[in-house]
Amino acid sequence: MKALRILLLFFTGCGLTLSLARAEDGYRLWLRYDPVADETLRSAYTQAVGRVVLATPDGTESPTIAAARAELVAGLRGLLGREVAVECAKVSAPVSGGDEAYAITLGQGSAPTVVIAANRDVGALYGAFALLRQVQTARPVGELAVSGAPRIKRRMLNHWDNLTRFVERGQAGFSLWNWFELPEVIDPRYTDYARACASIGLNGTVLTNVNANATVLTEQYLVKVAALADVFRPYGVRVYLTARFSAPKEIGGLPTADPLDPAVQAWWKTKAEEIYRHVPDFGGFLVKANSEGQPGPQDYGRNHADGANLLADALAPHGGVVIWRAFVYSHEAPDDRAKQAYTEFTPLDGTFRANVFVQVKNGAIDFMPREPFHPLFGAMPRTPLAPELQITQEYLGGALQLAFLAPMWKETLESDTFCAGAGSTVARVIDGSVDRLGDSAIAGVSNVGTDRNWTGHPLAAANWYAFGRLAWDHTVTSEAIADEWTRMTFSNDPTVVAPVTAMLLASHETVVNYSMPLGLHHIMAEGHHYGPGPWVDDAGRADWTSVYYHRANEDGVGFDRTATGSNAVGQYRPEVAKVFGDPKRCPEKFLLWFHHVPWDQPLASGRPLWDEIALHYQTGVDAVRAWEKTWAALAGKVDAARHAHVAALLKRQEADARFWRDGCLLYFQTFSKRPLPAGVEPAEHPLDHYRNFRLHYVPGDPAMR
Ligand code: BDP
Repeated sequence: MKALRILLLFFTGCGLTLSLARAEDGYRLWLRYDPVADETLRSAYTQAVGRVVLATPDGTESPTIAAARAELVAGLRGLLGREVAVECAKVSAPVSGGDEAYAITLGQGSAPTVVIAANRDVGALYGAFALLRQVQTARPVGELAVSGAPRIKRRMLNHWDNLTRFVERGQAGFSLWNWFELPEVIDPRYTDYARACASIGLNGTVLTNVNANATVLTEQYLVKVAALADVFRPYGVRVYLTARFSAPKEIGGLPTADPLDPAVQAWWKTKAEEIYRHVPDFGGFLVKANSEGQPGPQDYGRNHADGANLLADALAPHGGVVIWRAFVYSHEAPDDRAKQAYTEFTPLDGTFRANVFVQVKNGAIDFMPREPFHPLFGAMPRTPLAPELQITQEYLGGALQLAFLAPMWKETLESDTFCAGAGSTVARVIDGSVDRLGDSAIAGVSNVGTDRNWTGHPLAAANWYAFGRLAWDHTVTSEAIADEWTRMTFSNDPTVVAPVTAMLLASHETVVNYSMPLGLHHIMAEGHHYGPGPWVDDAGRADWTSVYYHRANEDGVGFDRTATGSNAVGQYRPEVAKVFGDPKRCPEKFLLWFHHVPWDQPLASGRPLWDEIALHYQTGVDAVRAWEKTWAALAGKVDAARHAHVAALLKRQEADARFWRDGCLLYFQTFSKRPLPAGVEPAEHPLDHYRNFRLHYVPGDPAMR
């Protein structure tokens, strides 16, 4: 009897370990490779994929081909339940689309060969992931034969990771890079990171924060950087670092970092040589200079081009690039912050070396939930511009709120700059179609960390995925991206795919509605940026306050950026300026970005502005409540662990949405002096409750670095 009980205990114990080991914890991201659920489809795939040949010009097995083979073998084993042979061969004809392109063809016969042809081994790797994706998303057999080529050359993640492993604006744990243990200890997770990046076509990673620490450029750290680069290399992911402009002083012992000083130039040249000895394919430097207190060339009376060219000259012999950020706004400048980057950078067009990019945030303020496109796009025809998008949700609810960002990024990418006539969209400016500058780049500020599921919110991995897919091909629709990701991450069951994609696709607009609707911006809490703070009026400098941006008074609300105000509209081409600059033509989503509008001004709906503002906040809250119901109905269709996690987060999001609505409406009501329109719920507490509320220790807040 006792023996039986022990035996039973033993088995229950095993069962527990087994189910724990199998629980969906999100670690596999979209690379899950579980058996194809539809039996008919599975046998059709099994028949179509007899063996796979990776065909490249030299036909040999490089580390990249080995990675592609390993992925295919493991992936097809999981999906089809059988071992598929993967071999190498010489490619018969070049594949169109360049170095990274691939073309998949299906063979005939009883055990047909699927050929993944490429001009370089990395193309075969991308092709391998594409083939797996088609199977994972249950495409018809004929659609396994896809081909692809990227539209943008450098597709990069920017990690805002400190050497302490604190991630600035990151809420998914610590930095993946375990600097203290490197280079000896190589966490297997580094490989999984590279796999995830390669699977969506990312080919570069900036390991360190733009608020840079020169220590990473010391020998002690370069060997660690090299160890990471060695892991990433087979996956086609090149390493870049942030360069602190004052490094020659801080780690080089020089008295100055003046870019025109020959000793400084020599120091960077030697430093670049040292870096390339460790990392022969090092990508280059990303630099934040003379911005928010970071050192830069202006400390020596020089300009941004002097600074960028100094580093560009050091990297050029090795093929490296400088990515110089345009996120600048002066401490002294009294001008509208939205105008400063344009004012400072446009005169420098044509003065940068050929291996310099200027990296421009999607909008002119700072990753707000919605911004009109940055006027620099299309205004520097002689300089390659790299858009900087933010994957981490600094102003969009961090890792606690659902906000699928593909629609937001598409909105920017599809905006027409008119710089070379109609159709000169931001996307065509940055992919080189408009100015044909040769090189092209795009960056996304990463949302990954050491959380088991990588991104904290289980649905936030969709943003990492979406960034990669858009960086590869900005013409892919948000709908297609949401559909793919949902199928790969959860299920091909249409009763899962439809509601989950609907939630994803509506989520960005929902967050805008309950936080900063109708063009309101920068009205979040100070410092950590989580939750509302329209009352912030003292933050060290005017353009860090909220009142600077919303300008609410008894007459109305909004920032007049027309000719009667700051004239930021004047930085756009006339075709754009006349739309943004005219309150009747300006899209309502940007209305208060460009105009100060009376509270009683009727909008398109016929309702006064005040009512529209209030209803937008309420619509946002209502949408989150509807998702809670939608998600609850997915119980049993989505694995229990991730289902419970998302359900809990949606509960939090609903509470946070109400907090935004109530705090903002009570505050703006002190100016509008109007009642809430019908349908808008009254706040639970008086204004002071919201105004005095303090959140402590918010992850990612630089105060915690
Ligand atoms: C802001 C962030 C800050 C970053 C800065 C930047 O609040 O943490 O350092 O942008 O991009 O959005 O440099």
